[in-house]
Amino acid sequence: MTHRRSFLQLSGGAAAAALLKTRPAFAADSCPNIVLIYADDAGYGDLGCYGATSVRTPNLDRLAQGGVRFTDAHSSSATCTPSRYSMLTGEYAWRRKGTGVLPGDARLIIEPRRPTLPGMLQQAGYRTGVVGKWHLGLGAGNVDWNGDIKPGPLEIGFDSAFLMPATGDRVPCVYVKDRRVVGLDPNDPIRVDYTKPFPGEPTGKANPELLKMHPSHGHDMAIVNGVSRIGYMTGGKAALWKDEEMAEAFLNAGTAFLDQNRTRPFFLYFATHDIHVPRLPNPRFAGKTSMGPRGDAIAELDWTVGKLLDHLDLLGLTKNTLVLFSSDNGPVVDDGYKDDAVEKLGGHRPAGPLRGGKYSNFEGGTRIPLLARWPGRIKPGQVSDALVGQQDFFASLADLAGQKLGEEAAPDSFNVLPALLGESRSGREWIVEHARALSMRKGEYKLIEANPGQAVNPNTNTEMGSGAAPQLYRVTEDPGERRDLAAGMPEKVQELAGLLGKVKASPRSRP
Ligand code: NG6
Ligand code: CA
Repeated sequence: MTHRRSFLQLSGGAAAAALLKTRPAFAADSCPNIVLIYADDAGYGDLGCYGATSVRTPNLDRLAQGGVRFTDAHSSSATCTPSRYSMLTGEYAWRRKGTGVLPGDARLIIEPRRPTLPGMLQQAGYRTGVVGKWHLGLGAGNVDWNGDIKPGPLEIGFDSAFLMPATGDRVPCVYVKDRRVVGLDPNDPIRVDYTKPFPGEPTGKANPELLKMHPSHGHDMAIVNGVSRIGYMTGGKAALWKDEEMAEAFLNAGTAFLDQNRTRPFFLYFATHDIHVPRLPNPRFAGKTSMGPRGDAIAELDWTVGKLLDHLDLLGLTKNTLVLFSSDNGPVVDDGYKDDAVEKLGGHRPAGPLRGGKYSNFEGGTRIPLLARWPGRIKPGQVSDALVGQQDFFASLADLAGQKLGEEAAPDSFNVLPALLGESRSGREWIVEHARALSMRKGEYKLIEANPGQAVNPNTNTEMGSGAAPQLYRVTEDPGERRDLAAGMPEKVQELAGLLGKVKASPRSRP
């Protein structure tokens, strides 16, 4: 009822009639609005409500207290693009070639005709919007940043978009609103190249004297806002973003979406740049923590979440809005810039009790924070150890919105709605984790496939979880994956390897 009531209050009876006309067959008035806040590289141990003490996250903690905090939730992958691909399509990214970390000029990797989470919600009558980090490619190859940029989010189920095309550390460093670069001067066209520099343009490699933040590895190409990035670009000067203003730019786009859609069911996918590199939070967060820019970026992330929650309050939408908060992969400390993250880490453990982080096969790679709050339905103050994955949002929210999934849709998405709503403690029985290798988590155990390679990534200092033989851990009692049980438990190894083999061999795993 909340939607209709607030609509009447705002706009009167005539508008209500219009609402009845424009609103498609909508399952029930019990369908909530949905705001999915998706942080970048925020680790299992980075939030106060997950045990962090070197940084305060009062807004995330209040979100956690207002609903369910999950202790065994997973991104589908240990990096960004594949996690986002899986979350929006309900398909494990490792089934598809070309779903690894994308360059900033990559083509859209979600085929416009395939069923998507936002498309499903659109069909259910939701207004859908995406704000923030995209990193799923734009255009059909060789995209011209100076014209209509498509296909993109508008072709795969979003009604509106305000995007950072790829990552903060990849060109082009401009915002895209719907299909156009924001603030672009047509007399200063943008060109992007990931193979060779533009003659005459400075680079981080050749002109380190122009930098306010220096790379520690990679990131020595185009210089934008005093920071060298991955890839080369020229032109578009008036459209270039300022990293320090990005959180606010996204917040404003997010609250504008809420304002515009407050009278109807909406889905807002709000993907922050925080706390990815380059970490340049607004100066007002400088020194908020003792951890330097990485800690301050967590403070900025928390501020963003607080402002979004406040805005829902302001619009009277809190009670009937399901807010989900999660992260696309585990934490990394040095991800390519000299930003004091290593030096100032102190006792903070970005992955909490878990081993590894972003890029790693260990739990730190994909076990991430997940919070769910919906005051109208979810009992507050819960902690749940249900096993759930972000690829499950598709089937679960379809159930919530009264949508039946077609045969083709969301092949790896399980309906874990009762767990998401804190009404059941059982999520899925098993899940595939994806980093360098695949792992099978089932019950108390986790099997990491054999994946020979460096034990530690020398750039990021991540423990990768590599090994010439399969590794078996009893993660319930050994969350830090210290005791490899494979040699003594060949049957368990076989059971999990067999299940993983079956999931790989079949194009879908959804029941
Ligand atoms: C890596 C980048 C890293 C980060 C990552 C993607 C280098 C040396 N490292 O290749 O900085 O951008 O890609 O991160 O270039 S993600 O969160 O979008 O997956
Ligand atoms: Ca990420």
